[in-house]
Amino acid sequence: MSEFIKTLCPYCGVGCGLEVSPPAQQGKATHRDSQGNPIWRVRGDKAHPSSQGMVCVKGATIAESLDKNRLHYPMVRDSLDREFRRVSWDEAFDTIVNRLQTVRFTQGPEAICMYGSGQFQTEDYYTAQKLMKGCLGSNNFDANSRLCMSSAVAGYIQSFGSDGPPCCYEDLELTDCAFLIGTNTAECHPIVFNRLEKYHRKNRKVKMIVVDPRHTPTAEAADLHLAIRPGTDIDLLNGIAHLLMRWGHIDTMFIEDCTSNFSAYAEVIRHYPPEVVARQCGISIENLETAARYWGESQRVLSLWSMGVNQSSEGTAKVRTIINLHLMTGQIGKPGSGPFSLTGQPNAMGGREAGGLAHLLPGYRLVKNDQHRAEVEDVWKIKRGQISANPGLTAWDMITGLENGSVGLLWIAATNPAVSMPDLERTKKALLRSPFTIYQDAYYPTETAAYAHVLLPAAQWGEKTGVMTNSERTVTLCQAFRQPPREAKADWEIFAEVGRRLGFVKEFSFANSAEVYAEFTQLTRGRPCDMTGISHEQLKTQGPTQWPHPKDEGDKGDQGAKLLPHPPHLPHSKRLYTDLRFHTPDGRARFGAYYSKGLAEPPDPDYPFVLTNGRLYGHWHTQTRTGRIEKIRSMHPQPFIEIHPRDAAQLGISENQLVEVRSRRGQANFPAKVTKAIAPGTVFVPMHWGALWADNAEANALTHPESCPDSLQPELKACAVQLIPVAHKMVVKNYQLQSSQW
Ligand SMILES: Nc1nc2c(c(=O)[nH]1)N[C@H]1C(S)=C(S)[C@@H](COP(=O)(O)OP(=O)(O)OC[C@H]3O[C@@H](n4cnc5c(=O)[nH]c(N)nc54)[C@H](O)[C@@H]3O)O[C@H]1N2
Ligand SMILES: Nc1nc2c(c(=O)[nH]1)N[C@H]1C(S)=C(S)[C@@H](COP(=O)(O)OP(=O)(O)OC[C@H]3O[C@@H](n4cnc5c(=O)[nH]c(N)nc54)[C@H](O)[C@@H]3O)O[C@H]1N2
Ligand code: SF4
Ligand SMILES: [Mo]
Repeated sequence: MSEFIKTLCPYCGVGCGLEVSPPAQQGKATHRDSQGNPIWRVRGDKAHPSSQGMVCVKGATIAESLDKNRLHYPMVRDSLDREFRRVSWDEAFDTIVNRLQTVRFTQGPEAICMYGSGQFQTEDYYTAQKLMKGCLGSNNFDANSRLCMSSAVAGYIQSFGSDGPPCCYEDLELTDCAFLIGTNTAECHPIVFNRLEKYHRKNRKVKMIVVDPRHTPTAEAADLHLAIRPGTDIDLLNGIAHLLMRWGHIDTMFIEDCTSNFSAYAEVIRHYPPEVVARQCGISIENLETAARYWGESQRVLSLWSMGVNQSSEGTAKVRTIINLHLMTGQIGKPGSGPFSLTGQPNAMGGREAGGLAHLLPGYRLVKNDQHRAEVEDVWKIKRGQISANPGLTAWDMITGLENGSVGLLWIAATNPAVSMPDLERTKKALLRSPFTIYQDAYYPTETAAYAHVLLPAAQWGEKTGVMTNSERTVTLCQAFRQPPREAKADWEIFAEVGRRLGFVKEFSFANSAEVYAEFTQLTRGRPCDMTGISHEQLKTQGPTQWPHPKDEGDKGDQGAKLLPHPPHLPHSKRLYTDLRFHTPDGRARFGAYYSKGLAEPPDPDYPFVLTNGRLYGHWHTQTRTGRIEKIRSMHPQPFIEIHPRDAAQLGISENQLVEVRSRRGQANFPAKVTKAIAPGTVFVPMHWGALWADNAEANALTHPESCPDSLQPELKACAVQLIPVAHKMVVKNYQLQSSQW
């Protein structure tokens, strides 16, 4: 037997295959971290189709975080000003179940909320949906994906009739033109970027366009960087469409045969001539024309996007406007082309499959759809009508629900909202008002633990077996290779035990996560994300598998046809929509006709700068893991604010000087990084430093919760701020070396 256990990197949505081996192997030197502690050895899995053996620094160092500052035991306290006391699981479960029942029967199931995460495995997600939406009758399950992928989900559903990124990573090496918009792929999806970069370097005819207000490492590699003003993406995209139309670079046959609503779209883009668009976006007409020429003259165009597009008050419109360009030029359903949203978290895709947002149900179904609810109720063997027809509260609705007293119980798992939610001062005040918060995490301390009444220790990556789906729809089995520390338990086991103690014994009689997965895949039968042919056993023997993957190609047509208006696309095909039939009632993809609206909070004389924010190569979100890894800490020792030299000179700010940044909602301090990588009038801060890791350097102290009306995703990427140079110094904190007392 091989000494290596195959799994998946638990960080980003690229989904790189990893192989791990134990710290001590016979006859071999023990692998150790920088403090000399033995750690598991991690290397890229060459057999994994998505990553082909490659890993970035995060995947390579993941094992170093496994034993640092873990939460080991359930802890309870009566109120937030008390100390936690250690309790048995039995007592913790009793406390939770009593509270759930009280809230359920006094305030009603809609007062119960769960806020989960794209870092759950699919089995965790699925069990949580069954508990909340099926058994408790509350659709108030939302995930941090609301802050991340919900605009992409809404955009795909509105344009194609269903969610599901249609492309695959092979397209990176088959395209003539890669159009990267609102994505810093080099730092955030490094292995996707490596594949694209290598191919781009070898093939000089292949074009790479990057649209980002910052000159990122991604932009550095591009043939054309369009440093548009934040929030002007729709202007740019409509402006490109205008030129394509003017130059006749459109696929009229495709438009006529496979789409609807083109005339409304054509009317909109008429209003986006190059002079207007260039001025609005802050770019030259020449660069705009070059971008349109690259699009129009390429046989195959692949667009890639992430948070610069999704995290916007017009996020869904932005996504649909990208898709419009593909529809207008027939760039979909063929190799090297298509609109490809890059998923952020390792299993945000699995979350979507399992129905892990407040308006979704498992199998790419919608809460509002009567037939969808009935289908799920039947598989769950619960009575018809048990699932509520009303979409539940979104992440931000849960915060406002705490403010107005309508939320009686909040259960948070695998996310750290006391850092990652917008408008943190308001978020934290709301969390302080929560009558009862359960917080289920792998680490202690995290910023959110300060707001919990109950702490539940979660088993994390490597300590539970389950499944994750990456950006290209490839499903990988993540095998457990070590025991959870002390009393930590897998998330799905915690949800299932609560379910049984609430009386749903049959519903949660799973013996292991393979059984959970098997039940879940039944709910994908005949759906666009059909995975009835995938199981733990099949993944173990056949390796990572892309969906759609129905059980037997023969039965694709029968039950599937009953549930779907159109037969799904070729089973086992790498791409969706190769037959150019979409999941809409008439089988046509829909153009979305959108005028640009711009930022929800544009700069003004009082708050003259646009603050944007995002990620750095080494760090992962709120640093629960990466902050505890020495190599990564030294790559990114402190937060900073990028300011253009012209703005810095005007304000008298010098390199490294501390700058106080104020928005209408809060303030934070960052040392200045004076750089031409950012446009004048815009500033950038990383999102990674919460209250545990630096003194007052939280990006979200400044941001606002204004959201896209369709996806309800907040505009985390832009708010208006003022800058004031100050004299004192930044304090960076270090939590990594304390050993966990619990
Ligand atoms: N190293 C690292 N990698 C990660 C993560 C991490 O924490 N660390 N997290 C993962 C997750 S969950 C996610 S969601 C992804 C996010 O991946 P990305 O979306 O690539 O990352 P961000 O840095 O948040 O934002 C991307 C870019 O959007 C730009 N932007 C800001 N405003 C606008 C605008 O109006 N228009 C356009 N076109 N661009 C704009 C920013 O300048 C920034 O460079 O990364 C994943 N990968
Ligand atoms: N300003 C600003 N804010 C943002 C963003 C931005 O670009 N700018 N991006 C948004 C986006 S896209 C995202 S995805 C969010 C991310 O924000 P968060 O979800 O808050 O970030 P993480 O630090 O990844 O938190 C994950 C938590 O899950 C825990 N964990 C890991 N594995 C497990 C497990 O198996 N079980 C359990 N129970 N816990 C586990 C980790 O210890 C960690 O505490 O931030 C959002 N907030
Ligand atoms: S690219 Fe993403 S999935 Fe791959 S090793 Fe890096 S963090 Fe992990
Ligand atoms: Mo994300």
